[in-house]
Amino acid sequence: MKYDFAGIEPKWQKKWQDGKVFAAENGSDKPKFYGLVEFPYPSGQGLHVGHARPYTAMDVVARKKRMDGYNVLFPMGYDAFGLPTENYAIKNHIHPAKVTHDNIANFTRQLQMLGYSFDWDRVINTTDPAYYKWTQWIFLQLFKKGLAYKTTMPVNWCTSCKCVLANEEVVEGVCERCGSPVIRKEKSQWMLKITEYAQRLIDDLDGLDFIERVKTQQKNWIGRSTGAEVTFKATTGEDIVVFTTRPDTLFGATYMVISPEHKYVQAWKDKLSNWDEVDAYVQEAARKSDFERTELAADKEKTGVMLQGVRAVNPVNGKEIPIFISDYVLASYGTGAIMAVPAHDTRDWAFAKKFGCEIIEVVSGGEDVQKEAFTAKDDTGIMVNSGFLDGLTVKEAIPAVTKWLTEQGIGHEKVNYKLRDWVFSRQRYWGEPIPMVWCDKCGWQPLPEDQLPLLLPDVESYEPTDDGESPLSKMTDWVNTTCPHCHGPAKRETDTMPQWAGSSWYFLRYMDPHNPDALASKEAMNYWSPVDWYNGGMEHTTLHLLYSRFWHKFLYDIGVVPTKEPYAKRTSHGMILGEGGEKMSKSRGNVVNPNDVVAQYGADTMRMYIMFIGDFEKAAAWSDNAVKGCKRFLDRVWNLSEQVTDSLEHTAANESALHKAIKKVAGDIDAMKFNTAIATLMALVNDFYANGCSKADYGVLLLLLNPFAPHMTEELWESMGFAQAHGGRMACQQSWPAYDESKTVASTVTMAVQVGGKLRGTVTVPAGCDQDTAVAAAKADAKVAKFLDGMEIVKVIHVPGKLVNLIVKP
Ligand code: ANZ
Ligand code: ZN
Repeated sequence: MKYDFAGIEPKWQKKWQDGKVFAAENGSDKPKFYGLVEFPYPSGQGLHVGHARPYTAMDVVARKKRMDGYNVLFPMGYDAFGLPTENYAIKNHIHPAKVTHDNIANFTRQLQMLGYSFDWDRVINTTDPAYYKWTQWIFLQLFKKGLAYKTTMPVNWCTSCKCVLANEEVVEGVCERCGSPVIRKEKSQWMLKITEYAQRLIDDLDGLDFIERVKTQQKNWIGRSTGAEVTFKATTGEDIVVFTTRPDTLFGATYMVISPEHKYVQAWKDKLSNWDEVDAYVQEAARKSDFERTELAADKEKTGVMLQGVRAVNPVNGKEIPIFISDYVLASYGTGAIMAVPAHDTRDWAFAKKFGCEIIEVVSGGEDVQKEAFTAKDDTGIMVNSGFLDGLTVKEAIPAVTKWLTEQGIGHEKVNYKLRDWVFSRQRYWGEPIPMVWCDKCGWQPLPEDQLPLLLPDVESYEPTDDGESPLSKMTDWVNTTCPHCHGPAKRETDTMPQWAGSSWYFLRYMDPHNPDALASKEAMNYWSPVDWYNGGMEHTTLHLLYSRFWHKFLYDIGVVPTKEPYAKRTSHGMILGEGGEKMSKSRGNVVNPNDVVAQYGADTMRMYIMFIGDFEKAAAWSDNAVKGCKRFLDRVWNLSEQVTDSLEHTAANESALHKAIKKVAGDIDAMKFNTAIATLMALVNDFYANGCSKADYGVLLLLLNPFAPHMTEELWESMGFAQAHGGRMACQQSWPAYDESKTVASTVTMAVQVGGKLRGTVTVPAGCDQDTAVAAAKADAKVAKFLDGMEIVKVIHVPGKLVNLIVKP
């Protein structure tokens, strides 16, 4: 019989579905395993191979965990609010809800086609009011605890999406989504105080099993730096506070720079003789994003204007120093003002050279600071020209000067974070309505919880308005409401939540997806929390992963969830590239569609290949030839079934290979080394062809292969009578085969034999044998014997299991 994947695969998919074979059980006494993958955005393109890699991987893990006896929760859902659907809806005049519905239907079909063992009764959809009711509920709790606030601030504005973007959504100065330029604009926005959790988001990484690069990226994004705030007096009387990580260099601060947005710039208007020049520079800076002002300008000439009429006094030596405005100092970091130390900071040095500022060395040990800045910060630099700090190392000088500043009342130690609060409103239609009401008398009022969900109303047009207001603002019937507090006339918030809202807590809903009274029951969360293993893309490390950890910590603080952290373990997969190693893209014409691969070779081949393609954590290039190789392997497994003997004993010659394979495949799956697990199975099949294969041997092979190629192995498990022999239970319902450790060790080893340090032959000896046995075997070898003829062995060097070296003399 031929391997008819097209007939086999739908048959088993139906059996799994109808029998609810992969349903996770709430309240079971079995140990639990919660394996999570990032739910897809149901775009019109459908599932791509970039989804198939992580989904197949966690499916293999989930199937293996079931065979290990776990009650497994492996859920799937749809993160369906957001711009691509809305833009498609606008273009094609279809309601975004309809677009979403159709796209979800397509995704579901594709996910089922690939044979994933999701619990299909737990599917969630973030645009379902029964779901977003709880997204809104969490927002209200954040508001009630003072962690959601509305403020006017300069925001990133995408000129094409006509929408505010979070810092995380601006990549290299352009919109992450559409690539259009991002400008700065003043807007009133809802913000979430993620900064309040900055330190905990760093500290609690310690207890987590996250891959190192994820931890590092999160820490860098949060960007903690320790230093000091120091107060400089302006000659006009104001205190100018700076943040510095190098208070030790205070004696070298020869000028100051404040950001063009600094409040004193406007306050000093009448005191500045060059106001026109200052004002022009302020306007110019306002047009640039922070990215343009820092990263893009890093190698460019510094710009700025010296303030004429105000100077500052360096508090350590009483020297008057000039004050500049320059766009390399950002308003949004630290205090928006710096003390410039050109001798030891490269940006300050470049600025000083251009504007002719004094450069004073205060840390010795580097090159001539008139030629380049010396930035060493360690214990080798020694303080000079620094009064009471002279002779100290940098390491000693930092606490010494901080202590002095504190005693003088002009400074103190300070920790700063790069992390900013999360801009949480979008002027778009297809998102969760923010459940807030504005009353002229009472200010912002939360919608009473019993009015949730606040439904997204149907609008005529989803087009964003030119003034940047949400399309909801045109729906006066919906907008006008009464104040929940004074019952007077009031207006609803018309902004919606950002795409990241629904995914910030979705893993909780899977635990109890149909609960009408809570986001999930306490019992369900106590049983399933935390997620045991979460695999997802590196691109989500600083966005989704940080946001969801923040929400989870908040929910923990208000007693809703039982654990501080949502995910015990986080891994990340590499990208799948096109043939030739380039990124898959429509324009390159190298996009692989899973539908085509499945139609031609079957889902099992697709799964095998995507797991065999290379190291899971690394990028890997698609190869049609290698897909064919995987198909040939499955054909070989299939054809082997016709040569299997009836014996229920293991074939003696296969025994050690079998035990080793059971151990190796299990360990490799747990370690996400799927490619080497498959290589082991391929070698095992070769052994079976070479040594013969009993029914017992073949049954083990089917179980080991089942997580990777579930359809074919179920078919063979059934047709060869294994299912019948096991009470009608499927392969996926069996226990992972046991192995005997003693049988996994090789019984013999091959050792190198040297005579006088030169390789003269090899011998095969029993594993673990002693020196005498090894020497005897060496002497008995004809090739070696030639070199021993007429010689006396004076010394033996024996490296057990590897080498015998016979030192001889005539
Ligand atoms: C004096 C100094 C001397 C500095 C020196 C550095 C080296 P991180 O590590 O990123 O926190 N700085 C402070 N606020 C700034 C702002 N709003 N815009 C641009 N730069 C700012 O960097 C802190 C350092 O960056 C601070 O320490 C300050 O320059 C600068 F040899 O102060 B330093
Ligand atoms: Zn009111």
